[in-house]
Amino acid sequence: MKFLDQAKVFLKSGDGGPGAVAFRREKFIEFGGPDGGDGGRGGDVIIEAADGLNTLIDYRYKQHFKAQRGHHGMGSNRNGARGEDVVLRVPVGTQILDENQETVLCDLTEAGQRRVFLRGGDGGHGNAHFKTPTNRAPRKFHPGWPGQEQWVWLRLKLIADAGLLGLPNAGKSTFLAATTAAKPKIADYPFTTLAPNLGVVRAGDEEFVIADIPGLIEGAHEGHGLGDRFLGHVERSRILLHLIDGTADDVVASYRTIRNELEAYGGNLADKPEVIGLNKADALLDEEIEEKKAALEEASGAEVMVLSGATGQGVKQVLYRLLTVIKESKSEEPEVIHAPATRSIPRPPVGQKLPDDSGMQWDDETGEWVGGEDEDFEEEDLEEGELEEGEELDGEELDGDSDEVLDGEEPEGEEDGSDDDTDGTSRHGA
Ligand SMILES: Nc1nc2c(ncn2[C@@H]2O[C@H](COP(=O)(O)OP(=O)(O)OP(=O)(O)O)[C@@H](O)[C@H]2O)c(=O)[nH]1
Ligand SMILES: [Mg+2]
Repeated sequence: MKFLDQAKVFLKSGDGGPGAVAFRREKFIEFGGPDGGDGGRGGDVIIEAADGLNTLIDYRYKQHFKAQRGHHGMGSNRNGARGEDVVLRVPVGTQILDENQETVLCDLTEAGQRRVFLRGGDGGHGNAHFKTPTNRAPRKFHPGWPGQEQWVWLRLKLIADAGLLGLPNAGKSTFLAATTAAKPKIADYPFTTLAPNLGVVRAGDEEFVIADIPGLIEGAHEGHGLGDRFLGHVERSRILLHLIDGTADDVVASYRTIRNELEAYGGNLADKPEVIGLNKADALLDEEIEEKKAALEEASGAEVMVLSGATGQGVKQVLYRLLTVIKESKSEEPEVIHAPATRSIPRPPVGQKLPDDSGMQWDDETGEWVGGEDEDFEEEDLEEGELEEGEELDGEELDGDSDEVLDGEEPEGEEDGSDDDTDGTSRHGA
């Protein structure tokens, strides 16, 4: 299944049907009077978050969604039937943004959630409605009220507890593969990952979801590299794991590049809690580790964790840190984190660059990079993973005040209560 996380669609709810003009005609009844029924209401445009969907790819091929118009009223006071609704099924985590991508109109964060996004127009009254003492044979009717129409953007922002960030080659996918059952593509060239991967970390009774997204480079917010729109998939995260390739000459520059992109992206990203990981420690000498860790700590003003996704060194500690913050955050705010409207760059601006050896090309028609091999977003990646055999995340050895947090209540999203339901067939008159 191909991954697509944004699509522009045109929505229109049904117009109301016109009322009828009719008179009762029966053989032995004179002046039977008006009996034209009301028109039916137009169908609604409904958006529904469906479990098991992970992409908006269906909306690449079909972009116009129109609900049916209400049917005509008829004689003998029969009202027209209601127009059929049109239902858009979207992945959980999908937002509806206005045409300019400036406002979130609707954010669907739970499976089964349904929103009447555009309501169908009401049907018009038939002539029976216009009967008055002075006009007992009105030929007047109402044509029905129009439906609403709107262009909107669908924007998927995956739901993951922790988001992996870093330059290309920082070892993000390696970390995901080491800690979950996901099998992302891993290679020593930049932009190996072209679409987000999710994985579930299991640690004893606890579990949380990590998202691995494509690497960022300097200028991503201007469209360089793959751009920064995949950052949308960590907007709902409770914590970011910022991995830095320890074999790079200037780790502080690496760190700052990513931080600058977070700032430039906006939304709430730069304010999220962050764990900084000096990665690939297995390839470094002890002195190098000390030196680079100290430099990063000075630049960031935060503690830096040392790890190696490849050998597993320090990985458990990092997971434990993530879990602690996630649990804390969930007990304070159990709902899925609302993601603000953040613009995306659908076209490559002038000067956009991708390294020549990336093997990818810009496709004008679809508005995205194509050609890499990792384009498939596999649902199997969402399997549960285990920590290494026999390993469990237990707090004692890592952090003193942890038990309290680990015992905190289990935050579970509650069932959606705000279901704007339509009752199928409300009619006028009768
Ligand atoms: N020595 C060492 N190499 C590592 C480690 N983690 C990753 N690598 C190597 O670094 C290269 C890049 O790893 P990936 O996991 O694909 O990096 P990424 O951050 O996902 O890269 P993009 O998807 O391009 O953004 C691969 O050759 C990995 O084998 C590590 O802990 N130690
Ligand atoms: Mg990767």
